[in-house]
Amino acid sequence: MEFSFLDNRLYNINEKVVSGKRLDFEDGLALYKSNDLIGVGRIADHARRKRHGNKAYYVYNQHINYTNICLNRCLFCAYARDKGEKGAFTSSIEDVKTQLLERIDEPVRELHVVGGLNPSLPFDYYIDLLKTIKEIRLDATIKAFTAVEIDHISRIANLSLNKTITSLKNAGLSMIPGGGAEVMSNRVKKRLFPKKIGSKRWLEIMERLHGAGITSNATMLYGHIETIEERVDHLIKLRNLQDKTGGFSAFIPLAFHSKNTKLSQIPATTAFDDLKSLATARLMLDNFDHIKAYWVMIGEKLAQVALSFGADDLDGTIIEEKITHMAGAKSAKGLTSEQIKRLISSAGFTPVERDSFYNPV
Ligand code: V47
Ligand code: SF4
Repeated sequence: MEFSFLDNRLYNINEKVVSGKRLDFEDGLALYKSNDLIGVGRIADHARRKRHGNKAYYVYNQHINYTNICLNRCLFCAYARDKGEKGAFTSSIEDVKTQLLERIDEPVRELHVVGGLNPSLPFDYYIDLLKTIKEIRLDATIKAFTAVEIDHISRIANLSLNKTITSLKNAGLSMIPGGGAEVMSNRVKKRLFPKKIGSKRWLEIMERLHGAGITSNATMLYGHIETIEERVDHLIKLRNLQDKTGGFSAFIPLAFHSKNTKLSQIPATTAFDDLKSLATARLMLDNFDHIKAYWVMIGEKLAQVALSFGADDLDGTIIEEKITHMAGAKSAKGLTSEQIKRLISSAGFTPVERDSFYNPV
């Protein structure tokens, strides 16, 4: 592969990628710092095509947000409320049933279920929630509860982590979404999410889940107060755990949206940074199969371009997204599968509808 790069540092990185050598911390910094976006993208595209050729994946999914009452109140979150505060909600099991039945004629294959840390919900609620979803959507996969919620549920249940995981698994849980790690830095945690579990616990929970046969995704919230060094460190921590367990399925960079948050002075991420974050993730996370361009956060148009910058997955139809839209996202709240297929094929890729485990359907 003969590329000419504008940034000389990329020659060495390209060489390593082509010969299958692992990139190090300094390489990660160089990728983030490079202004040769096209150069970074070409290297990432090479790595992406080596794994997935021309395929680009999406899933027919539905989001269920069961409560926004949350004890943590992270500074970057526009979704959470205190109990009794205007706009606070908690869905009863009946409410969730109604939401599912409203879409029962659609071929939903994955339910993405997340919520706040609501101290009023008993352990049985989580079990009933999973069982009810499974009853109504027997053939769909339940991807539910971030590691932060798993930690909370085990406290509410007064059960060990292992017993909590087993009970949730027996009730229908198959996969865990990637949220909650934010940026694995104590400095950022102290300032933005002091009440949330730290990186050590997040990684421990992921390791246990993987050990129990539950796969998960991983995310990184970027574009707030984090440094480039903290981003690269985050990626390396994920890569190290993946070496150990192999349980991560996809990595998803999450672009920070500041509207209606305590950090509303922070401007939106740029397209340049969004694409570089995806491409750098593809190159640093050499042991992750999938890099997801989450169209909700970066917009449908940029997500389409992202397919040529290392991403191989666009997430899915979603149907109704709340967390990012409450923080000012301008993207659609959901897409039809026709719309997603068009985004993929008009970018020159072959759309592949998948299930939660990337089996084509
Ligand atoms: O952990 C919260 C983030 C995450 C904001 O696994 C925000 O397939 C941007 O994890 N601006 C939850 N981001 C979402 C999540 C996710 C999303 C899509 C797919 C998958 C997957 C997982 O959302 C939280 C936090 O990092 N978040 N507030 C905000 N204002
Ligand atoms: Fe709660 Fe999650 Fe929002 Fe933090 S990001 S306040 S844990 S809902």
